[in-house]
Amino acid sequence: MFEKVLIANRGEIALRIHRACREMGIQTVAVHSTADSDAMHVRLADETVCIGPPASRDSYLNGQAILSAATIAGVDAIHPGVGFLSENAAFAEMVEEHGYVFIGPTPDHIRLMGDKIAAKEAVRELGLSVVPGSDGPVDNDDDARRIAEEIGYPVLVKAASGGGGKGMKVADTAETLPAVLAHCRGEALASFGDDAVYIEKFLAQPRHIEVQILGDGFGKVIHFGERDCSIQRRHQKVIEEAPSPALDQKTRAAIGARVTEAVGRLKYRGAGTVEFLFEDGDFHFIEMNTRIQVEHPVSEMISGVDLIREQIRISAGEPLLLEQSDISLSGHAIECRVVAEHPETFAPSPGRITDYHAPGGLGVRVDSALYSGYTVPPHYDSLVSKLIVHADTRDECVMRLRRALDEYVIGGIETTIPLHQRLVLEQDFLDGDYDIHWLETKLGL
Ligand code: MV4
Repeated sequence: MFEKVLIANRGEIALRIHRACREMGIQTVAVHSTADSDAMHVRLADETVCIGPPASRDSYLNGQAILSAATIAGVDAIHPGVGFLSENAAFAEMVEEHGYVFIGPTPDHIRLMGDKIAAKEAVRELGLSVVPGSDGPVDNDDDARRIAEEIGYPVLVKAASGGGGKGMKVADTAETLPAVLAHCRGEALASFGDDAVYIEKFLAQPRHIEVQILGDGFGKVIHFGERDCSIQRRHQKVIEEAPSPALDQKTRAAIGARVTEAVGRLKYRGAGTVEFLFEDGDFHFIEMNTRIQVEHPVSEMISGVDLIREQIRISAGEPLLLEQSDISLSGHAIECRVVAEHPETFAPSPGRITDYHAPGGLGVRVDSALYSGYTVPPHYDSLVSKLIVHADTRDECVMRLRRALDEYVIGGIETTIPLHQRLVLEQDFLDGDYDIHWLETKLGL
């Protein structure tokens, strides 16, 4: 096992990784920007290295600086966390070339899944169903029109290097298709330096359902059921839950088996998430994320498995001892992403935390790097806390969530706690009756 791990991240996820390391007897090295000298991830780590000025591109995205820190501290491995360099194949390669272990998948698997067209093609060949559309990039208006005619309008034009909604637009008719193609190409080139686009059948009201997996790199893959992440706004997830209220046990087992079979054939190593759009009882693969995700705690709560610990163990070359039959999912878990934004206008609200009291009690988990007196810097993602609750049933889980939200005090800045308090009273939420457009359309947010 590793003796020392560098955590190339900040905030709650850096704490989460530190906690797993501590419980495994692994020393931790925190890296931080000059804006994060007083951050909790820096306070808790065994060693710290300042890697640059506040801007992410000069610090948390600076691979060279992070590798220098790894050398200074003499670590065995680097955990990239989420965001930042976590899905950067070139960084993963650099880490390995310098003789450190990258706690994540192989650079080849990161690269494959980063190319949305190649990823779709690969998983289709591995036996997962994908959204009907062009098999590959579309180069000209004539091909586009022929494919759109085949699958039927409306169609969605997507950037090959996209994800997160950038470079994506609906064409309702053949008349608008050329303009939509041109628009997406332009946006894709500007955002990703790559103007390749592809076409899919537009699914009007799907749910976003994703399957959590762990692979050993030798073909063994186990899954931890699914998370429903449909409650989102502008491609930012707001609430996630496991299991999905839309699936029954048979459907869950079936999609889990299909995913583990497919990803196993890839010989995937590490933690991963396979994302689907779920509509009218059918799953359509959209993307695979080759990292641990922000919302992993809901899967941990229903499975009882420490996913970060398993991720580290796999990277250290230890065999994956868990079998699928060891994974029993019990109860229900819901996560609220609390962000430092105004609960109605969503205006950013960084600043000094004057009061802090986190909820507790049975089935309540708070993953946060906040403390009283801490100043939330303006330079990074606005996520400041994840409130995760677990209970035997979904109804009990919602009651517990309401109770925990009512206890939570974060003073001095605006947060979205009041928004969450409102959402957990909505009848549609109580009924589990929502899709990816619910928050924006039905609640007008
Ligand atoms: C779609 C879709 C409808 N039909 N694909 C948005 C980001 C990217 N990861 C995939 N996305 C979508 N792809 C087809 N064929 C609707 C979305 C989408 C979405 C997906 C998941 C979660 C939130 C979303 C919000 C808007 C659109």
